[in-house]
Amino acid sequence: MADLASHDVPDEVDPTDWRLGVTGAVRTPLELTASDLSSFEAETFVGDFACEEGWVAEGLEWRGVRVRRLLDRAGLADGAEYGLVWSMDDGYACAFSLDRLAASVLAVELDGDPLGVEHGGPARLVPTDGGRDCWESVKWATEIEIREERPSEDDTAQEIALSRIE
Ligand SMILES: Nc1nc2c(c(=O)[nH]1)N[C@H]1C(S)=C(S)[C@@H](COP(=O)(O)O)O[C@H]1N2
Ligand SMILES: [Mo]
Repeated sequence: MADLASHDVPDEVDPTDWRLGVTGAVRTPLELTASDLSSFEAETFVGDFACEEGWVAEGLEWRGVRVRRLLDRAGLADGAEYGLVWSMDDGYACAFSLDRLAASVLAVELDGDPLGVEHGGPARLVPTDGGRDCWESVKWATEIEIREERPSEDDTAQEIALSRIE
């Protein structure tokens, strides 16, 4: 099995007192601690991860909470269509259609161990449909913001990620 790459952890990433917000176009905004999150049913899925840089990590086993469960708890407002996933990595945010976001897993374990901060812990948003852009796998996720309109200028993930690997 090939491993994930080791990228630097930005200074602003601090896993202490981590919370996950579920905000925006929802009926009841949530602010979940790691222990709140562990009360949701967890799921495991195995997938390969490929980066634009040209490397592939095969057979990664992610475990965490399917985002659909969090959205069910918060309740979607009428008109909710998109999600923007924010990271504690300053300004890093990635936009998703609601369907793709709901099918993604908020991973807190990798290959049977708690997800380390070097790979996005406490929680990393991992799309389950694989094979898409590597920057959509959002390390150090802190907020899932639901929107009615498609986020455009806030969707910074590609620009920030590519500026780091080139
Ligand atoms: N918050 C955040 N998430 C991110 C990135 C980043 O710079 N910041 N880089 C992306 C890119 S380009 C890749 S290839 C993977 C790298 O994951 P790894 O550090 O676990 O190998 O994280 C993705 N998620
Ligand atoms: Mo990447």
